[in-house]
This record gives sequence, C-alpha cells and structure tokens, in this order.
Amino acid sequence: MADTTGTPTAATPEPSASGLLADIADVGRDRTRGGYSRHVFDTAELDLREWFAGEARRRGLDVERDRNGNLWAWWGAPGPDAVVTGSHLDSVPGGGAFDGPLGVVSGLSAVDILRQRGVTPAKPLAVVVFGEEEGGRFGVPCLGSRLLTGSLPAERALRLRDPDGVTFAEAARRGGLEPEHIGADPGLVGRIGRFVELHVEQGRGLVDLGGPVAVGSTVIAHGRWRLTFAGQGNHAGATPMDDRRDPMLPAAETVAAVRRIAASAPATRATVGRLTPNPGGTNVIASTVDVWLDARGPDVPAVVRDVEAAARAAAEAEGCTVELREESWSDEVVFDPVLRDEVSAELGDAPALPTGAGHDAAVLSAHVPAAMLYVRNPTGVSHAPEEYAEDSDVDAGAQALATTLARLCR
Ligand code: HGY
Ligand code: MN
Ligand code: MN
Ligand code: MN
Repeated sequence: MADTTGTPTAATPEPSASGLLADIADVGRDRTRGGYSRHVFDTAELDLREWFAGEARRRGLDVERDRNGNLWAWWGAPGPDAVVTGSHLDSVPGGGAFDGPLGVVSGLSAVDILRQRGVTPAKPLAVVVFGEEEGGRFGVPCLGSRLLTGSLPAERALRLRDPDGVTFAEAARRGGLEPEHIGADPGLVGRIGRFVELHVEQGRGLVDLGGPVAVGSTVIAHGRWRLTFAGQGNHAGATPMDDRRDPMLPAAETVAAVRRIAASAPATRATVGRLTPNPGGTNVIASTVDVWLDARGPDVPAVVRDVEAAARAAAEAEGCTVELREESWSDEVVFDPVLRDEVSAELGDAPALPTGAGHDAAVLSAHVPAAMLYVRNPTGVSHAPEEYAEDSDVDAGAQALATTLARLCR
C-alpha cells in the first residue's frame, strides 16, 4: 500500500503478480467458446481498464489516458528518458488468461517489489496498457501502439469496422475519446527512454530450456490479408447444383491450398482461423465469403502470391470473383542487442528466445530501445484456454521485471 505521494505505508503486503491475475480471472470469460473474449472498448476490457487504473492509483501512480486510449500509470512526473513497461488487456476470441494481462499485472507487481526492495527509480517509470493489441475487434493488431507511434495513419484506423459494422471512430467516441485527436503522439513517444514488455511465452522454448524467464531476441515478420469471394446468394433447396456460383467452394479450396502452400515454405507459417460467409444462413447459398489469412516468416510474399493464385483459379472455376486486401504488415524485428544483453546479464544470463507472435514492444522498437521478457508456459499453447503459467513462474517473472526496471531506472 502507498499513500498519495507514492511512499509505501506499513500495511498488508500487496498481492503478488499471480494474486493480481487471480483478481481478474472472472472478467471477460467466454461462456460459449471457453477462455476469454476481451476486445477494445467492450464491457470486459473497459472493466479491466478500470481495475488497472484503480490498482495503479492505490499505488500512488498517476494514471492518464492518451489520445489513442492507451493507459499510462506514472511513478514520478512523466518526463524524458522514462522507463516504460506494460502490455495489453484485450484478448483474441476465446483466448488464454495470460497473453497480455501477465505483462500488465507484472508491471504493477514490479512497482510493489521495487518498493519492498527500497528502490526509488531515478527516472520516471510508467506501466502502460495498449489498446486492441490482438486486433480482435477491428482487425489490425497493435492498434493502440501503432496509432501512438504513427505507424498506422489515424484516418485509416478511424474507418476500420468491427463485425457489427461499427467504425473505430464511433467506438472510440463511445469510449470517451475524441476521434479528431486520434493519431501519432510524438511528444509522448519522445518521453520514453526504454520500453520493456513481459509476456507469457507462446511456445515451449523455456520448457525445453528448463528455466522460468528468458529475454526476447527477434519477432517474426507477419501480416494479415482478407480474401473476399463473391458469387450468387440463393435458396439452398430451390437452386439446382449445376446452376450455382457458390463462393463457399473456392473459399474452402483456398483454405486447403494455404496449408499445402505453407508446407512447401519451411520457415513460414500460414493460417486461416476466421472464415465468414455472408449472410451465413443454414439454408442459404452464401453471396460472399470472407477468408482471413495470417502469414508469418521470411517467405510470406511468395506464400501470399501463391495463395492468391490458387484463390483466383478456384473462384474462376466456380464462376465467382475474389478480391485480396492486405490488412496489416509487420517487418521482422530484432530487439536492441545492447539492451537485450544488458537485461540478460542483469538476470544472470537469461537465455534469448525468438517469437512467432507479434507484440507492442516490436512496434515500439522502431522508435525506442525495446526489450521483452518471457515467462515459461508449460503447455506452450497460446490464443487458447490451455495457455498457462505456474504461479511460481509468474512471480519469478515479476521479480525479474523489477530487477530489470531497477537496472534501467538507475
Ligand atoms: O497475433 C499475434 O502474434 C499477437 O498475439 N497479437
Ligand atoms: Mn496474442
Ligand atoms: Mn500478447
Ligand atoms: Mn511451412
């Protein structure tokens, strides 16, 4: 506990990082899919934001929301050369409990640990919550950090629509933002000296290495494309089979082609996890079908080219059309090697691991020195309810983050 000046008051010890995660374990549970569904500006995510702001204020941190809706909890006046940590609170549909929230609760817990160690940062320190990291509502990943850094133009973001057709501009206004002010915030980015994101590992690297914490080395190049197949909507029973232009057929053939094409590009991973027929009636031949492609790795351009060719051929054979649109792209990121090695050494030569997942830290790394810490995930599974981290590793991660922040805030 701390009084409003931020000095700790003798009281019951703050909950550990695993205790903070337990506090929010019931927020945004998805009763139909399992796991969690928490999307920007929806009830669950707004509840989590309110919880975060309350926890931060209880610790004497000054909480502010930037023009893009990202939350910043400051220990010390927001000034230049700040050390910032944090992650996101939103999830994929039916996602796990750790992807995102682990980095946020670890930031709060690291503040408690620094105080317990009697460390007062010599630099401003902030815990940040970025909005819409998963792109689960508006389709573009790391929306909050891309808007902050200007790597996504505001006018493009404002036009994005969620599955109900609500634009980001409308949702932002309902969420209390002023759409006309959304966009790059170079003044705020200019305050950041270093950024460190702690994240549950999405893979089994630490399981195989047998340790609780690693530092990040690289983030895979990755992008998202939307293929829209168009045919002729019609009645399922009144339309003879030889009188159809059913877009579901080329869509299905393209899903199979993605797997076949990716199999021939050893370092590339391509996935179709979302396919939406319109109108989506059981007794209706679809008029259009949207297929979203997620492709990652060094050979993505060739893989996307081959997928597009397969989609066009399949569409033509069924008398349909297909349109391919790039929704987002992120180049491969190599985290700052000097900062990486400094953090690794501070953590007793923690191993450095690559990741196949995108992160806000990767977006920030184009503008400020950024690092990542990973916490062991015994299942290696992520973006699914089986995502997991033992309490002991969660708390070891918060201790490692506190050690890292103490080093960087000297
Ligand atoms: O999709 C990703 O790689 C990240 O989890 N947003
Ligand atoms: Mn994720
Ligand atoms: Mn994440
Ligand atoms: Mn492959």
